[in-house]
Amino acid sequence: MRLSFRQRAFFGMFLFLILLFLGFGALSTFTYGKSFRNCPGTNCRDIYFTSTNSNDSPGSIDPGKDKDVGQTFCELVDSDVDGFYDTVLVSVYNTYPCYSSQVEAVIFNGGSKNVRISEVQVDADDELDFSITQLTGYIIHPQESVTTNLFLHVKESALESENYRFEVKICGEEAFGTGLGWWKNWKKHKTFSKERIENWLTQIDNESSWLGPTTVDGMADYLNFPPGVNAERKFLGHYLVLRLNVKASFLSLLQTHDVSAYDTGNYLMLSDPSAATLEEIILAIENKYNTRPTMTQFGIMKNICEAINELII
Ligand SMILES: [Ca+2]
Ligand SMILES: [Ca+2]
Repeated sequence: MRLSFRQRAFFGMFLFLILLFLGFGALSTFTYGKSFRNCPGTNCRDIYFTSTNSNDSPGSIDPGKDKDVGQTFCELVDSDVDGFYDTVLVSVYNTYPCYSSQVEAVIFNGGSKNVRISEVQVDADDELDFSITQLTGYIIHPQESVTTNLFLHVKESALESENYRFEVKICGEEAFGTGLGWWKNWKKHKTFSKERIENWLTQIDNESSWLGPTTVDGMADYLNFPPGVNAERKFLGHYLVLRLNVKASFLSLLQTHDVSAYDTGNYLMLSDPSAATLEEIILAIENKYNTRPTMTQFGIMKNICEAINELII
């Protein structure tokens, strides 16, 4: 069928409009969704990989074995050619059932804003089991870096002499503090549903001796206190927010915090108050339950929780 100039022009315009529409679709995902960085379809360059290595590079004895049979080769890739490495490409050669190795990669924040890791993507074959350092919620401060470790294991059911290849990508978004005010206003910004928050509250109730509300109304009682209340009530509010921030992946248990300025006498008895993981801090706070803290001590715990929630430390 031959199309007239008019028809071709019409189809051309139609195609143009479709592409324009698709383009706006992609743009709107970027604007209104999470602002992923270093993820497919975005050109944000704040966080990127700076190095990677494997513990079974070519020529090495296989980890945990006495021979060199398989190998794990990893390299950084700049998939969108913008000058920044956004992908770790892992190639695993000549494997056998139960072959295992480990890949580490350093992620750097080269920008000037705090960036929170929102997702680590791995597209590995079903015959590979893998686990990766759970960095979701981890905040990389400007000019700082974090190392992620990927452990891979070839399933027992896999074939001999196989080769696999997969990619690791990292997604991040600009991080803002989510303190008492943010959670008090959950109904306004509707970031999470009532059901989701109540599910987290139930988990927190089971995991914490200090905390107990299991409904959003109960949560409101913890968060809405008048300015003059005692330090214990304030502590409970800020501590509940801290635990909610972990559930919401706004904070990572692996992140270290310098609490030394807030706890000069090391009341929390942390092994290193200048670099305590959030997991250690939460455990230390739980260990204070039933010890009858003084109001000053409640004040220390409250200030630490508040500073972490607001991304001050
Ligand atoms: Ca090897
Ligand atoms: Ca890139």
